[in-house]
Amino acid sequence: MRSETAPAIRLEDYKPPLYRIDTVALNVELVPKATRVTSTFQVERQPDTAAGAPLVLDGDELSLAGIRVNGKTLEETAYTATADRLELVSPPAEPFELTLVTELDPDANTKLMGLYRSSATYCTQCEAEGFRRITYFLDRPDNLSVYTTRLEASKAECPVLLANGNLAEAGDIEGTDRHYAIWHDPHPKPAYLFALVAGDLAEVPDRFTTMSGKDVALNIYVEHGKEGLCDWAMDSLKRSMRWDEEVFGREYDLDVFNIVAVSDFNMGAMENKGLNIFNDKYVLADPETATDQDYANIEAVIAHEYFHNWTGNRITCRDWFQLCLKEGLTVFRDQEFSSDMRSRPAKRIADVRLLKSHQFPEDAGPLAHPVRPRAYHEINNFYTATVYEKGAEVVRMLLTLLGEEAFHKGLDLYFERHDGEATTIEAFLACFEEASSTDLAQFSLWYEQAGTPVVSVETEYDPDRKTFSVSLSQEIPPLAGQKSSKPAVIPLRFGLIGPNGEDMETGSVEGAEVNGDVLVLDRAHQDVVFKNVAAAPVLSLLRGFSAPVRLNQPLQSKDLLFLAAQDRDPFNRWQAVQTLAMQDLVRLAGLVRDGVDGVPSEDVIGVLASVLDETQLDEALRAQALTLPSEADIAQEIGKDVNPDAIHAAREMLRRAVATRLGPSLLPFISGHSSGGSYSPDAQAAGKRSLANRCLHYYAASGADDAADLVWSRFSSADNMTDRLAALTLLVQDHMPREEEALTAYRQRHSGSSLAMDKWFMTQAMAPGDQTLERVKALMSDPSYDAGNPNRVRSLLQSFATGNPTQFARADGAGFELVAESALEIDKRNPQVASRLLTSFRSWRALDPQRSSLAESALLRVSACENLSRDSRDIVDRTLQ
Ligand code: B3K
Ligand code: ZN
Repeated sequence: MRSETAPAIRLEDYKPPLYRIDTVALNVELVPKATRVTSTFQVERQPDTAAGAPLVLDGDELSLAGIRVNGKTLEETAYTATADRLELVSPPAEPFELTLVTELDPDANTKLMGLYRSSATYCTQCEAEGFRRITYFLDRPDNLSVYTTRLEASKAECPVLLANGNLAEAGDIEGTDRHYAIWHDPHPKPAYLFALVAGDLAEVPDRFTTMSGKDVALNIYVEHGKEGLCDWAMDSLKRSMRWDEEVFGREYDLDVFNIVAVSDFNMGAMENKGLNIFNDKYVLADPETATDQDYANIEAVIAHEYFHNWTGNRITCRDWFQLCLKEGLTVFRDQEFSSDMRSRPAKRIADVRLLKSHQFPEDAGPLAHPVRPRAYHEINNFYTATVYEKGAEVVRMLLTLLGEEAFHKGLDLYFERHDGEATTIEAFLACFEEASSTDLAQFSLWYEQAGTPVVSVETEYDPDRKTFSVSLSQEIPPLAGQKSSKPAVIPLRFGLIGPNGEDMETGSVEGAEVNGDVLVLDRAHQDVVFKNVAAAPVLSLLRGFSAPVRLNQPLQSKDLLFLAAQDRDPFNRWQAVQTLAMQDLVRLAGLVRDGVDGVPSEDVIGVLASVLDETQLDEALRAQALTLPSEADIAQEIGKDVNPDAIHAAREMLRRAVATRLGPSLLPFISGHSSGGSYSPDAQAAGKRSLANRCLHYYAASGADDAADLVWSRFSSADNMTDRLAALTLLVQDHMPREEEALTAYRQRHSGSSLAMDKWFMTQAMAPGDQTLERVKALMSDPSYDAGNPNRVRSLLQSFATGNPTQFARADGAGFELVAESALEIDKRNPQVASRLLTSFRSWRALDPQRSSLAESALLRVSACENLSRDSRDIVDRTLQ
């Protein structure tokens, strides 16, 4: 029997709370299986609420052990308490004090929401609705309270006691082996930002002086022995704090900023006020265990959580529908930070790659939703690429449309006007409207309409009249559940490139608003005419990926080759190379599928091969240009009847052709860029390594006699994880002769580091070839595998499901089966991890009929399961819709 689906929560049903809780005092007596939480709330009826109206508080798997109103125990008839709800039938009309006692077993909490233990450390995760697993509460983001938290625990087991805010008091409890600490957070906050940590942790201290001269204590807490792995995270934190002052004028506001790294965590990190809790993957790094990508991720995630202090914490969301208000804006801010710290074009390309590979398929499939969703069953399923990444693109478009000055004026107004509030997208946009005197009503459609707009372009040059006509149209392909769409406001950054490769000056423009190099498309169809255009130009459109749209611009190969070589916009140069490669890959995949022989295009081989000589582009950009579209990207482009085996074969064919063309010319790039024993994680050094490893990737496919030896020697002599993992990946994913030996050597070297071991699992899960399925099954029983640890599950199963298209979508259905069965097992323990894994089925309808019917059967088996969590039920139901 199937579990019932509860009705959806809807944006249009939003109502302010009937009561407010302004002050929260918690006394948490930490004991492994019997933690006692005494919560004291100051409750106030709201002016519009009738006296005596019931007070309803949220709970989740709670048991109530005591209830007092104004100090007096409440009669049993005056309330009803279930695991998920506490109702005071007729609370006092005047402000009153409510005291609740709840008893928790943190050891039994495998959902990792609320209070749980990671290794021996007590920690919490409350976003989105975890606080209700600690005590009954108005667990909604528009109830802001000032928190005082008293923690009490065994001194020996938990020498470190942390909560939000500043430390007010600490001491021993006489006559016992226990001690306590009281933390006070003066900034009113929603319950989702509450946090506590208690454990035996090492402290890595530092300090920061803010722009107004305030001294802030910074601490990173990690397991003992890992203190030496925090330097990069601390450095990133200090740079983030300075940057937010310089670029956004935002200063930190408490005496202390604490970060705690734990190894069992459902996502990347959490921005709890003054006490950020992190998945240790985004804190710990040294050259031996972390790749360049890990270093870049740590920098970005540390910054992201820190930036939330203003965009999310000081100004929070009125309800969960407004999630992009904090997430989209904060992703935009962390992207800008990384761009300033690293190469801006390389960062932009990486971000767009991520958007296209994660958000575009989401927006085109059954899980599509607007940046601001209108309904949900389980809010945890809406922490998506659409809310985060497309949400960030919408903020970026505001900047592009309004210009730096007005954009910052609008944001300053937002910070000033809404500080201390729980607010909405409408309030956010109103600040920009006011600051720029622009009407953003049409722009706001970006928050309302799901789906990726397709912008189609046709051009014509008239040599007699010296005009260049551009006919533009936009459309969102029809999506289930969405009525026809309205035209959006699409900023298109552009250039008209003349025959000499320079951007041309033109005369006036008719048919569209043009500001500098930005043309605004805001109707379904627009004919734009550029006057006084001296010669036939090539239109470079959507420079810097100025809007999250698909561009349908039928450029001829010669124009794409011209753009790949000449465009002064590095993004569009990269895009031109990608487009050329993509067109050829789609053609080749079709031939392979139909059993017809095909060879890669000489032009495409040539353009890829010539990237190496483009010495005016930095190494990171050259490495990106040499990275072929992923198999998933190609599948997306093909769109229907997808055969992953044909795609894989086509991609390998092009890789081999480029490799053969380049041959020994790759060698200097490989050997010339080793770190020589002095590793530095900076962008330039990382760029050199990424080009070296990209070249190695081609050399391995070049057919050279010494290729296998070279890869092995890079593996065995690497002095940093970036190079070692790149070589291991080739050995394993190309099934090279010493694959097994390499895996054993890696394991021996890194068995003490779970983060390094995650990479070992991931590399094997992503290997093409029929044998991978059995290997993944065997790895699930490996002593180093831990089905309760989210990082481990993601490294093995999520990597298999999302990073190994040929094996996940095997023609015998065994890949779908494995993922579905595993998700069912995981769901019993940790619904969030299970539902995330199930999203890997989202593009099932695009597969060929045999594969899609096998995927559907696997999904139906999951759906038929009794007691499926709300998280997984929601994903499966929507995916099958
Ligand atoms: N705000 C958290 C994510 C919470 C996810 C809840 N399921 C991390 C972040 O975006 O910064
Ligand atoms: Zn965030």
